[in-house]
Amino acid sequence: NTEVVTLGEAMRLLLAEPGVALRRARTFTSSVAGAETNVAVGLARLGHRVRWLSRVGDDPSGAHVLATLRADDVDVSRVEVDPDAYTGFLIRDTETVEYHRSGSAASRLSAAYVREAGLDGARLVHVSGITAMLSSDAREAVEALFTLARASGAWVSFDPNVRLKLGHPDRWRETVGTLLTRADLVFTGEDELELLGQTPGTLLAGRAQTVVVKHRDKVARAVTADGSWSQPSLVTQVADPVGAGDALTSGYLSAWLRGASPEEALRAGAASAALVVGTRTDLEGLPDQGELTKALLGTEV
Ligand code: CKP
Ligand code: MG
Repeated sequence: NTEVVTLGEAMRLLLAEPGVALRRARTFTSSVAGAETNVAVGLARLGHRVRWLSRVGDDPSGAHVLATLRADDVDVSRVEVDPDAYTGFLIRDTETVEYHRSGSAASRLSAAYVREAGLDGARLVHVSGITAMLSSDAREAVEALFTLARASGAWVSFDPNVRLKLGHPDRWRETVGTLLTRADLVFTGEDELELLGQTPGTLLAGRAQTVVVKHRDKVARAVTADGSWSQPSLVTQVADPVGAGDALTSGYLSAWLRGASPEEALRAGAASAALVVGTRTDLEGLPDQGELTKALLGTEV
């Protein structure tokens, strides 16, 4: 059976050669990007059964996305292939992102699709604010996922992942601010939490059981009703910072699913993030259990 379900857009990633401004870059590495597929691959590598729900276009980039995820044993059996829309892509260097995703297949996700796909007995669902900001249909798909999770007793994990290229701050507050207050586990940057007008305290007073905040000073803090725990960054070498948040989320959630303490989960998250930051694409650094254990031993004093 499925243990975790994620819902979101995956895109073909064209990553510019290092050290060259994006507008002058001539050589690009092809990979796959997308917050929810990053978390899906991170969890699958750590041994969890993960199903990813989405739509891709009937095009070579859609096939590339599916093949990449299948190679990591992510269940893509419910992904729809849209004959009338394209697979989104992004072109970026380490600082600048060009999105080419408007009207993409994933922007046509719907509540009906999510209800039909179902959760297959999953204990946990994970989604980010990006999915809800793709279109009003995609927002309804996220709401349907929350409703299904609530009805079946699955936990909802949510990362606002604010991307101002996808909408004005007011729209993020309206759409994603509301979803945030309906999640059981929250993974968020300090600046995102401020923009959305929440604090760990306000979220814990509502629905949330755990709030993990990535602070500006690179310390991650987990807050629950029982206390608060801090974990400094374990990054020693930066090749590309993108994907660090999703790596932290997958490391944390894997430990959490196995019943670990917030302290251990934060360490696993920080170690996964450091491995991803040390490599260029979002996916290549995500560790399997052996690599994670080795990285954790290496940080012990
Ligand atoms: O917050 P993170 O750096 O972990 O998020 C990275 C992902 O989905 C990346 O894969 C990118 O494609 C995106 O966020 C996005 O849509 O911006
Ligand atoms: Mg993030």
